[in-house]
Amino acid sequence: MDCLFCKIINQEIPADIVYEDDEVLAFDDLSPQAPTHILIVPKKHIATLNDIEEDDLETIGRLQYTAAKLAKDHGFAGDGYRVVMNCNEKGGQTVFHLHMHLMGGRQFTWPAG
Ligand code: D5M
Repeated sequence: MDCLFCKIINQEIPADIVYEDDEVLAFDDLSPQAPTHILIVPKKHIATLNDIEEDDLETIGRLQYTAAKLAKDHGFAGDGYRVVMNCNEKGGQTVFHLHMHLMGGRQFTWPAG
């Protein structure tokens, strides 16, 4: 399968990995939009939010749990941070392997652009 994030998971292309367990991998975003910008992905290939199945719910919860854990580890959990999942073209998704953006270390505004 020609999927960029599957290739990172399978160590076919490099990434700065910051966390890994049986179900999820987290690595630095190549194009950071904040002082800390980490992508958290399920190891199972799921293309978009629309493709999540009931069997995936534990994994999806683990993405969120990992985001909060990494925010604490990086020391900005108390100050606050932004978690984003873009879905399909109008949602701004460019890589079609489900991923959660964890961004921290600056002030965020709302609404997002
Ligand atoms: O976010 C896709 C994100 O993936 C975007 O912030 C850039 C990032 N990206 C693209 N290629 C790489 C590699 N090779 N390593 C790390 N990060 C990468 P989206 O929500 O789909 O727009």
